[in-house]
Amino acid sequence: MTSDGATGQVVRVVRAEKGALLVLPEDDLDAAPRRAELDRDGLVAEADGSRAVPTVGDLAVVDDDPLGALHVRELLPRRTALVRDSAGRTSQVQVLAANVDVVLVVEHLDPDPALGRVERLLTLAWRSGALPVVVLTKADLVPDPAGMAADVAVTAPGVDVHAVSAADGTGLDALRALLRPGRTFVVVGPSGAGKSTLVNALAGREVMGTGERRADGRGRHTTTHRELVPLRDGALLIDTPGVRGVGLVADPDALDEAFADVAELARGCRFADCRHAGEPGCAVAEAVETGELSARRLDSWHRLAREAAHQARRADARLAAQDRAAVRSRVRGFHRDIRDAGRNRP
Ligand SMILES: Nc1nc2c(ncn2[C@@H]2O[C@H](COP(=O)(O)OP(=O)(O)O)[C@@H](O)[C@H]2O)c(=O)[nH]1
Ligand SMILES: [Mg+2]
Ligand SMILES: [Zn+2]
Repeated sequence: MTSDGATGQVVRVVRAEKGALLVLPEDDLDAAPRRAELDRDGLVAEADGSRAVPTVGDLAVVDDDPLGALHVRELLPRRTALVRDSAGRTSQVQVLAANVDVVLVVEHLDPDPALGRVERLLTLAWRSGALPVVVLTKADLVPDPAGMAADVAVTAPGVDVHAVSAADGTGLDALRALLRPGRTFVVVGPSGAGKSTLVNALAGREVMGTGERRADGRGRHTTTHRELVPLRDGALLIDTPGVRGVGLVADPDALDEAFADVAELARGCRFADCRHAGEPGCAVAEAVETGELSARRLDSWHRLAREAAHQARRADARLAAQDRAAVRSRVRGFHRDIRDAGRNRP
C-alpha cells in the first residue's frame, strides 16, 4: 500500500489502538501494516449508517488523508463476531474479534483443565458464528494427554479436541492442517495457557511475546492487546490476552450448541419448557441419576443459562432506555420545531 492511491482500499484491522487502527491491505497481507486514523470519537460508520467501535479482524475501507496518512472511512459488515458482555450495570457488549472462521478455545492440561471455563468459552465461540475447536496445551507435562482430552471432549459435544505441546511439537500438525489461505483463527483462553506460544509455533517464528517466567515468578511478555498475525501459508491468527470474567452474551442457540447433550436429553422431558430443576418427568435429571450426564455439567448449564437470561434482561433494559432517550430527543426536536415555527411567524 503506497501513501498515494489507497483511497477506497479495503483493509484488515491488525490491531485497534486509541485513535487509530493498524491495518493491512486485504489483497496483500504480507505488506507492512500501516496506521489509519479514526475520527475523534473513535467510531467508524457502518453500511446501515450506525457507528461502531472497530476491532481486530474487521474489514474497513480507508482513504488517503491530505497529510499522507490513512483515514478510516467505513466498516464492512462482519461475517462473524466474537462478542462478550463486559459486565457492568448496563449491558455493554464488546466485540473481541471480527470475521473469524475458527475459534481455538485454549486450555492447559497442567494445571488440570477448568471444564467450566471451556464450556463458557465454547458457548461464546458458538455464538460468534465461527467454528469452535478445543486446544489443550502443555501435553508434555502430563502422563496421559489423550485420556485427558477424551474427558474434556465430553464437555465439548460436536467439537474437535486436540492435545498439543509447543515444547515437543505434539499435535501441532493436526492444527496446521486446519490452516488455509484466507482463513482466520482466534485463540481465546486464560492467561498462561500458552496461547502466544501456540501462535509462535504455528507462525514458525517469534511473533508474539510469551510469558516466560522470570526468577521472581512474574510473567515478562504477557500479551496485553489483541493482534492479528498473518501466517506464512496465508492463514491469519489473532492472539488475545487472557480475558478475565468473560461475560456471556445471551443466545439460547449458542447454549444449545455448547450443551448439545443436555439439549438432546431435554427433548425427553415431560414438559416442553422444563428447566431441569426438579420438575416431574425430567429426562435431564434422570440422566444425572443414571450417570449418563455429570451433575457438574448440569450445574454448569444452569449457571450459564441463568447468566444468559440475566444478560438478556439487562440488554432489554438498555434497549428500552435507548428507546426512551430516542423518543425524548424526538419529542424535544418536535417541541423545538413548534417553537421555531412560532418565532418565525411574521
Ligand atoms: N511445558 C510447556 N510449556 C508451555 C507450553 N506452551 C506454553 N508454555 C509455557 O507457558 C507459559 C505461558 O505461555 P504463553 O504463551 O505466554 O501463554 P498465554 O498467556 O496464553 O499467551 C510460558 O512460560 C510458556 O513457555 C507447552 O506446550 N509446554
Ligand atoms: Mg499471550
Ligand atoms: Zn428437564
